[in-house]
Amino acid sequence: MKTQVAIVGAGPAGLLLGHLLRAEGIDCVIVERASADYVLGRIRAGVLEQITVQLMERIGLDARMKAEGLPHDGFNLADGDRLIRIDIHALTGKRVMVYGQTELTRDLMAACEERGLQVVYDASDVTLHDVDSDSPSITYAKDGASHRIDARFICGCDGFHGPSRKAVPAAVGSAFELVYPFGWLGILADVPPCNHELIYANHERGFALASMRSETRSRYYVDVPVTEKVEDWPDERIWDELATRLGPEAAAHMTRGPSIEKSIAPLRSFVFEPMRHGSLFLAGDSAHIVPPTGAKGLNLAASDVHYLSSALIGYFKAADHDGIAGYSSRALARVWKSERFSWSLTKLMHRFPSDGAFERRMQLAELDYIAQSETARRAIAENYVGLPL
Ligand code: RFL
Ligand code: PHB
Repeated sequence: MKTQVAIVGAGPAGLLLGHLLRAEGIDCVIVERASADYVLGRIRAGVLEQITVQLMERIGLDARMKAEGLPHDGFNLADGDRLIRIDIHALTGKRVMVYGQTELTRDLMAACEERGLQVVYDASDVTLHDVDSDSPSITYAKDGASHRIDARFICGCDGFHGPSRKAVPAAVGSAFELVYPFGWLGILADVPPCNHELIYANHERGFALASMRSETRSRYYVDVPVTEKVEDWPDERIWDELATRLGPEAAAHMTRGPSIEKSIAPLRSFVFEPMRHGSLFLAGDSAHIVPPTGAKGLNLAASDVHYLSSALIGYFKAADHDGIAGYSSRALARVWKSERFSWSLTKLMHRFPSDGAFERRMQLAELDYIAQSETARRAIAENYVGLPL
């Protein structure tokens, strides 16, 4: 098979990119290792920046998000006693949209057929070839047969563990990484949220987040040591811990219920440079990971896709090579700022095993400063809603 752009991975980055290219009449094929159901079964992001919402608008797939998503004007930090509200709308004029990654992915998947976006699911042994030439290709196996796609470009949207980043020769790439000593234990339950806005809490006992998917479905997290197993956390233990860490106000409004999903996600900060090598581009989690504290992962994937789609559209429609040449540095400039925000909010809101009494007082002093200073709240709000493209 021959195409203009071969995309590896049908997560949000790959699907968004595919739709943006198809909308301009550019040929592309997505090759995905997993099944569509498996991709939809992963419970991940919940908060969308305006730029992500705008990309969905641009491809005309925003109707359900507008009808069912929850626009939020603010969120809260908690220090064990009180809620510190960050009024993002008053401080920045912008809002975020609470709409699950699962739903966004479902909307993107549902439109593939009618838009002529071909996705090959259940592809195994996906391998990239000749990425430093002008005629790269992908091979994969499906239903016992081998297949090959020849393309002008390959876009690696295959997440942190995919093969694309590994196709960049070690001599030309640099990886920057920080692994945190805790993970987030998440629980999804069909109960109303305890608060109409998100609460990120730093309590003596550790971190907790109260989030939601709808008025009737809640998503909560607590941080746990990386050695912990989901089996050690029956639902009641999680609800008890949430009630303590989120503080009395939230606990009083918390409805408990059986979990419909429960998992532990490790926390990592990671950046790979450059995000282009020859005819291969990296976008989303294949190039960078942020700890989920700033709600930035999916949104960064969307901003990469914004830059990459305009570079590819410029190349194919106007023979403009500048966008292609500048993609990596444009994307990385925004990536590093989101990395900084996610890392600093993670440090502010979590108890690290190496922290002593002094570090704890520093966290409390910073939270108190944020509570008192509109300037501090504005800086947080500006990052949370998403820095300009
Ligand atoms: P994905 O979603 O990992 O998709 C990559 C796709 O590539 C496929 N793949 C392969 N395909 C072919 N061949 C191979 N060999 C392949 N190997 C892998 C995979 O099957 C998959 O379908 O990456 P993408 O598209 O870059 O999207 C990134 C986002 O998924 C991620 O950044 C966010 O989920 C991060 N994240 C959050 N981001 C936000 O913006 N806001 C949030 O509120 C937020 N909360 C979260 C999060 C991530 C979490 N976890 C579990 C890591 C909360 C959590 C708990
Ligand atoms: C979520 O709802 O899953 C969520 C919300 C905010 C975050 C991370 C995850 O920062």
